[in-house]
Amino acid sequence: MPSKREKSATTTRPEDAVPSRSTCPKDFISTLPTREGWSTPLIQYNKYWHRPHVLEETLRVQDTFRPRADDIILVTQPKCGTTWLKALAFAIAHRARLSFADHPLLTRHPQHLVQFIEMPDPHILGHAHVDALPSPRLLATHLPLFSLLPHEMSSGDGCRCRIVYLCRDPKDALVSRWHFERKVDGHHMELEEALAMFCEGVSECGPFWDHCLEYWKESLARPDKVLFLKYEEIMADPVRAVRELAAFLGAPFSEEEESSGVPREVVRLCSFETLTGLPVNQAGGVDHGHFYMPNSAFFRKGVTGDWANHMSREMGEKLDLVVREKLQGSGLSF
Ligand code: PAP
Repeated sequence: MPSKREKSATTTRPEDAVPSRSTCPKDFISTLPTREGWSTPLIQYNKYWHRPHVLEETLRVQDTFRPRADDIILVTQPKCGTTWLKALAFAIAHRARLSFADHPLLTRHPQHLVQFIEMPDPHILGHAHVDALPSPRLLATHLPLFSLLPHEMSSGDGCRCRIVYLCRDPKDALVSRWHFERKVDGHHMELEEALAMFCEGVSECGPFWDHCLEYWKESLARPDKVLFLKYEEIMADPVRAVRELAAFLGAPFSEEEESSGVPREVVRLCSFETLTGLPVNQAGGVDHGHFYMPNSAFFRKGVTGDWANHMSREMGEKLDLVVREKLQGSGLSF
């Protein structure tokens, strides 16, 4: 009998059939297409490109993760605003029981307050598993869940849990990733080379456009289950975005909260300026065994349009053209 992974891969994407799964994830992974260029090789599974250590966990997620009806899952591609979204969603979801004066976000890194499904964090889970977290769970992921878990993610009336998807102008996401790899991994790929790979679809969790599209389509079909946000829109009007997020999470701001300025307090607490001014986000980090992640690595400029300081106009147009073609007809644009 085929494993669940073989079944879902062939049922959903016959064109992307993967070699049959061996009992050892490492052996299975060694049969998959690999591309060099970024700071670690990227390995293609179910169409998307993954870092090797994350792919092992991704296979585990595919086999064991079961979304619950009251889960809220924050989904981003790397460098699209994960840290910001984690902070905002945490502050909104827990506002009834936490005071702004001694809020956990003042002493803990936003990345350590919301657990990634595919990257167990000792700060949150100890040695436990994400399944051990009590409901309602606030979780995060970079994974394309609808293609990875087609059966678990859908019930008769659509997506089984609520999802907040945050995307960003791909030019800024690429430049942010390129800086991150230089800073954290000491990797010195030329930006031209990174752009060429990104345009081919070879980026962590890419192709960028396919990742966006699978959530975009679900957000159109089930707006009550998938909220689709853009980094640039939050930046343009953060209070409006915070209100929208609170309503989607099922806890809109009351009149009393509005008149006492709670939405503005949430925006201020989670702002780039506030978070980067806190000692916890300036020093320390997490030892993941095979790599060390400094807390400060998740904060750089926190602005829109920084790509223009690193790419030529032609480079920007090249990426815009690829993305426009890939998104054509979907109603999504950047
Ligand atoms: P990830 O690697 O887990 O996906 P993510 O937070 O998406 O992390 O990546 C960091 C980016 O978000 C950085 O973008 P930049 O390189 O263009 O500057 C970082 O500065 C930005 N960022 C982090 N926190 C905030 C925030 N509170 N407001 C706005 N942008 C933020």
